[in-house]
Amino acid sequence: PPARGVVQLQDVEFTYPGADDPVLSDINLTARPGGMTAIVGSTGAGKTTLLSLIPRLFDVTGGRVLLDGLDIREYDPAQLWERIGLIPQKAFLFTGTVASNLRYGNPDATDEELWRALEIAQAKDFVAEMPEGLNAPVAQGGSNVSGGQRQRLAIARALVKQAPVYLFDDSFSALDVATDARLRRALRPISAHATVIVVAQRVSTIVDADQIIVLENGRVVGTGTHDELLAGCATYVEIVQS
Ligand code: TTP
Ligand code: MG
Repeated sequence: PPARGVVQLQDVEFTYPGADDPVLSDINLTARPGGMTAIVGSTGAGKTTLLSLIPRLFDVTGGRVLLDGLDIREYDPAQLWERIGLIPQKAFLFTGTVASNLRYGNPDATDEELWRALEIAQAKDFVAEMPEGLNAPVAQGGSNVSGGQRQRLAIARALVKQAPVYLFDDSFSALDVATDARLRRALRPISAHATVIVVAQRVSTIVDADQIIVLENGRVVGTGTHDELLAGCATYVEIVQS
């Protein structure tokens, strides 16, 4: 059957290798295509850890993660990775060119597809301004582009994969407010058919979400829309007011 991108976490528990205590416990959530799920919580709450369990950067130590109804441990790892566009909290670039970075997850992507992804990621203008364009060199560690540009190229790279699931780990808070807003608007056609999970800090990113999950000390302390959580989740109120 075709990939749809329904992500489910069922009674998930996770303890880092060698650690004594779980950093995630009793996590239950479902994220569906056609909507955006936002994950919020203070630093150390477990947001990055939660996302890392979906492409199996780590395996759950309790419960299970399902993609389209199938335990992710049943997938061939490459096949699972193909279906998940992960934009890590610390974006990284490979030494090479803009194009080689963008094609990392999809070697067959055409130049047109690369430009389209750059456009959505709000990276088209600065790449177009480089004399070599798509063939512009990326130095070791991406040191010849700014942090915000690195972030947007990493977003574009994930979009080139055309995955049914996208995981954005705090990808927007490093961008200026205007770029952040343009980027989220440009992502709408994608979230219309894909499953998008974003770890977010800015209220403007969160309010639009179809579903917000509030994490505190590795547990879900609230699930709902912005209005629902404002009315019923003290941790959420604290987060949006800080
Ligand atoms: P994170 O999942 O990194 O917490 P976070 O993403 O919510 O925090 P931030 O907003 O700062 O990005 O960490 C959860 C807990 O797991 C925290 O106590 C640190 C611990 N941890 C490890 O022990 N090993 C690791 O590799 C990571 C990433 C976290
Ligand atoms: Mg994090």
